[in-house]
Parts: sequence; C-alpha cells; structure tokens
Amino acid sequence: MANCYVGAKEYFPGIQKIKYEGPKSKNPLAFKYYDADKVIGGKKMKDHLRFAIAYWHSFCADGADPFGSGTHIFPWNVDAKNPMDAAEKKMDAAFEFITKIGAEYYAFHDRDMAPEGATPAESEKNLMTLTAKAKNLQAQTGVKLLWGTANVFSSPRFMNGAATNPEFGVVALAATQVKAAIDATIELGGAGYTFWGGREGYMSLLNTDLKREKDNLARFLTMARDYARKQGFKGVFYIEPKPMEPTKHQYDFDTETVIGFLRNYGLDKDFRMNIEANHAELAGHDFFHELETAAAAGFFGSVDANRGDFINGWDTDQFPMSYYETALAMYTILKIGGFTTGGLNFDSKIRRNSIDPADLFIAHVGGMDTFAVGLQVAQRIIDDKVIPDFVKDRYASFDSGDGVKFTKGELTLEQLSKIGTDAGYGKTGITSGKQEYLENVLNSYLLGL
Ligand code: XUL
Ligand code: CO
Repeated sequence: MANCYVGAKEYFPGIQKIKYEGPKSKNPLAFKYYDADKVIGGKKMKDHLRFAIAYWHSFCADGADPFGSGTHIFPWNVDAKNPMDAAEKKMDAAFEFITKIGAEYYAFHDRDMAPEGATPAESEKNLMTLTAKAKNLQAQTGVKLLWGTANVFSSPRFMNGAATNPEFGVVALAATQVKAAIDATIELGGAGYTFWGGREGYMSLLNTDLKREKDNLARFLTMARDYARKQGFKGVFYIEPKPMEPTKHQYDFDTETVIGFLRNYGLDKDFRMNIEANHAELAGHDFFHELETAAAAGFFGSVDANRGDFINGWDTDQFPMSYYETALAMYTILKIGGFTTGGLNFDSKIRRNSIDPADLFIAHVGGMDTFAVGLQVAQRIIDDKVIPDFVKDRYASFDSGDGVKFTKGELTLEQLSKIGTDAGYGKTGITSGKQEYLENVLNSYLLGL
C-alpha cells in the first residue's frame, strides 16, 4: 500500500500513518497487536483480515440519534460550496483516513458517496462523478472496494419499503439506485455487492401481503443479479441478515431464514451472507452461531464487524472489543480456508460523545487490534488441535462400522432400529460434553497469545 493520501487540504492533521508498536506501547494511535505483514498460519495478517472502512459511519454519521442532533462536526462540510463540493472533499478525507489507518478496503452506499439530485438522472450523474474520483484515488493509493450498495431505506419515499413497497412506482425508483450502484461497483472493481434489506419487512401484518412482498423482493434481486452479470460483474452478491430495526420484522431475519429464501427462489448460486455481529445478537443468536451456520451451508461471504451492548436490545454498532468473540469468529473463518471475496468491514460507529478527531482512529485501532488478537487465538486453536480433535472424536462413531452406512444414507429406519435393538441400552449416550473443559482450554489460548 502506498503512503498516506492527503488531498488539497489535510483533514486529520497531526495524525500520521498508524504504525505497529507492539503490546507494550502506550500510544493510543499505534497498533499493539495488528502487525499487517506478520505471517500467521502461512498468510499475512492483512490478507487474513482484509479490513474495510465503512464510508457511512466514518464519514457521514454525525452522531445524531432520536433524541438529539449531530455532534460530530465534519471539517469537509464546513467550507463546502455546495453538496457536490462537500462530497468531493469528504472523499479526500475518506482516502486520507483509510490510508492513514492502513486498511486496504472500503465499502459504501451510493448516497454516502454522492448526494441525491433533483431527478434520478441527476442522482446517477452525481454518483458517476464521485465514482470517477474514487477510481482515481483507488489507483493512486492501492485501496480497493470490498463492496458497494444502495441506500434504499433513508429517503421518505422508502418509508413502506423499497423492493417490497406496495407501490410499483417506488420499486422502480429503488431500481434506479440499485442499477446505478451496481454500475459504480463494477467501475470501481468491487469484489462484492451487498443488499441489506433495511425496510424490506413490515411494521404490521394488517396492512401487508407477505407473500407478494417476498415474491417481489426475490424478483428484484433476480433482476439485479441478471443486470450485474450482463454488465460483466464477476463478484459475489451478499445479503446481510438482520431481524428487525427499522422494521418490526425484516424478511432477511437471520442466516438460516435467508438461505431458505435464496433456495426457494433459485438465488443460491450467486448470493452469500454478509454477517454482522450486532445483527446476530438482535436475532437472538451470537456472531459465532451465524458464522457457523453460514459456513456449514456453504453460504459464508463477508463480515460486518461490530458488536452490540449486552444490556441494550438495539443495533448499537460499537467497535469490536471482545477477544473472545473475535477469536471464535476467526476460528470459523480459518476453518473454511479464510475470506475469498469478503473481508472485515467495520460497520461500527464511534459514540455520539466521542468528538475528538483522533477518536475515529483510536476506535479503528482497537477494532483492528481486537481482530488481530482473535486471529492469533484462532490459529492457536487450530494448531494445538485440542478443540478440533475433541469435536472430531465426538462424532467418531459415524466414521466406522454401521455409522458409516448411516452417514452414506445406506440404512433404512428399520435397519437403524435393529442396530439399536441389538445393542441395547447399556451406557450408550452417557458421555460428557466437556463444555467447561473446552472453555478453560479456550481461555488459556486467550491469555497465552
Ligand atoms: C444497518 C447496516 C447497514 C448495512 C449496509 O444495520 O448494517 O449499514 O451494512 O446497508
Ligand atoms: Co451492516
């Protein structure tokens, strides 16, 4: 990666490229564990982790919440002549930040990057202008696009949904944005294109034709896929499950639900999961569960890295800070051979009262360090073999004798029942699951980095 990019104006003055200083460093603007080129399990940390910066949180979210206005004053907005000028300046700031923090990827929504115009055509023109600038900055810096997406949930016109809107006219307007965002993603060489169904759900079933909405969602996704493929897009489409918020019920509830949906509508070849830690928690799961579920079904794709607050029941989008969670997440990811097109996108935001310019850096330093620790712990789990071997042994009876026949589908229920009858009760099944032992082993890896 090239050195830091600084445009006409430096937006984060006084902050240099963030360096690795090791665990003993007390410098808040240095990595303690993330050492980009250090090789873990045969691959550099940066290639395992594939960090991406989320344009919407880092350069757009001003700290506003339902109870108060924005608190983050973005310097690129202050002296901007008009919305397009602000967008150009914001992009300079974004590439300055991305190169200073040392992430290799970013992700964006159309409206994060370019303002909406007075007409769909003007909106598209704005996006293409900023896409041209982004392409140039990517070439200058080596930063790459992890995925693009369209924001078809913020505008009031999408209050009743986008692809699932009861009005056909709104579905067509959503298409103007998705088509343009796909074009921008292709132009920028994006490895993926994401659909997060923000308002693709319902607030009340009393006013909702659920079957029609799901059919329409599938039709829309099919059209988007066909268009992108026709335009030469070779990347992966992601669906990002979330059970609720802003709707009461979102159709892409969780990984298992989405997989069923994709299979029902014949979309399972092109779409994979973009799993977000905080969304998993809202669905009553944990991050590990959603990752394992996607991996087991061959639907793993990418990750939106963040965390919730275990006291709150909403999408707090905090930076990942738990070594335990990142270790388990990286364990799943390593087990299936690592990321291919995906990466760790920080869909995380600094708190409303984190108002120092350095706070955005400090937050990412912490998130990247936390995943760097998680990666090393996960590699230890694999190298030490205790946990994977325990799991393997636990199912060993399916790998010999009649167990193999069962696994291969060679037994009828009558034959299976006869095996049970012949064996009798004895001590079969009276076996410890050893959960506490395995938790202790994991804790020793967490400390023994
Ligand atoms: C919202 C969310 C989105 C998606 C992209 O909860 O996670 O930012 O990641 O639309
Ligand atoms: Co997300």
